[in-house]
Amino acid sequence: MAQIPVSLLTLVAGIAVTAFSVWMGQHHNLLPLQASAQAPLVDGFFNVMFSIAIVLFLVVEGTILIFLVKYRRRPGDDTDGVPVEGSFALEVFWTAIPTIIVIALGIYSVDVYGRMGGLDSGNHQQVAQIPGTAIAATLSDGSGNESITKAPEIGIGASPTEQAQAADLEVNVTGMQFAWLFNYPQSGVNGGELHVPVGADVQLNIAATDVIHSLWVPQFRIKQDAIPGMTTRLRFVATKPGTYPIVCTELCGGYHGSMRSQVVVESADEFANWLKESQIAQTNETSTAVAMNPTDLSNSEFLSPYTENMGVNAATLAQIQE
Ligand SMILES: [Cu+2]
Repeated sequence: MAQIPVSLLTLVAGIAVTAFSVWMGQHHNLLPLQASAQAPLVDGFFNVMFSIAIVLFLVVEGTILIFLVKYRRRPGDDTDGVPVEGSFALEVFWTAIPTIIVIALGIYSVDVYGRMGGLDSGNHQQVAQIPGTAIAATLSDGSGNESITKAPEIGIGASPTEQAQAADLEVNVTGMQFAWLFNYPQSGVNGGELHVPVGADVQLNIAATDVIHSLWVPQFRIKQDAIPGMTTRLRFVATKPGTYPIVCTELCGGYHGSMRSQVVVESADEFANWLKESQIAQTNETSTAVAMNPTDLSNSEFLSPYTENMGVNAATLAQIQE
C-alpha cells in the first residue's frame, strides 16, 4: 500500500463512488409507476438529486469511518491531538462545490417545470376577444350576468409543444370537506371519480368551496392546490391505462385523511362508453335511468347508498345540490 500514491487512491475511490451513485440514482426503485407524460421529467430531476445525495452521503460518512479507524487513540498515547487551525483552500472548495450544485439544480428544475407546462401563461384559451379591445376577458353568458371566462393561470398549463392549443378534455374539479367532485362541462356528467382517456391532453380546472385542498396523483407526478375564490389548473397527458389514487395533500380538517378518490385512465372507447352511461344514469328520464327513487326520500338520502363507495356521503351530496 505504501507504494501507491495517495492521490491515485483518492482518484480511484472518487470514480467508484461516482459510478455507484449514478447507478443507484437509476435503480433506487423509490418512486411509484410513471403514468403520465410529465412523470419522466420529474423523475429525471429526482434521480439526479438522489445521485448527488448518495455521493455526499458516502463521502461524508466514509471520511468519518476512515478517520475513526485511522486516527483512533493508540494504547499508551496520552498526548494532545494535532492543533488544526483550519484551511482556507478547503473552505473555498467546500463552499464552491455546493454553490455550483445548487445553482445547477435550480436551472434544471426551472427547465423541468417549463417543459411540464408550469411557465404557460394560460392566456391562449377561452379568452373572449371583443373586437376593438386588446385585453377584454369578459363574456356575456346570455343570462345578463357578465362572467369572467379567462383561463386559470396558476398551476401546470400547456407544455411548450401544446402552446396555443386548447386541451382535448376539460374537467372542472371541486374540492370540499371531504371529497373531490368532477364535472365534465361538455357532457354535463358529474362524478366522484375522474375518468380520462389515455393519451388525451387533459386540463383540470380546480376550485374549492371551503378551505384549501390539494389534488395529487402520485403516479402522474403532479399536484396542485385547490383554493377558495380562484381557479387553478393542472394539465397532463396520462400514458398508461389503469386506476390510480387521487389524494388530498393539504391538511384540510378532521377527515382530511379520508379525502381520496381515484383516476381511471382508459381507452378512448371505454371513456366514451363511461361518459354515455353516466349521462343516461344522471338524466331524470325514468325510462332510461338505471336507478329510480321510489319513495319520498330527498335526493341526497336516496343517492347516498350509491355514492358511499365513492367516498361521498349524504351530507356532501346535500351540499352539492344546494
Ligand atoms: Cu382536502
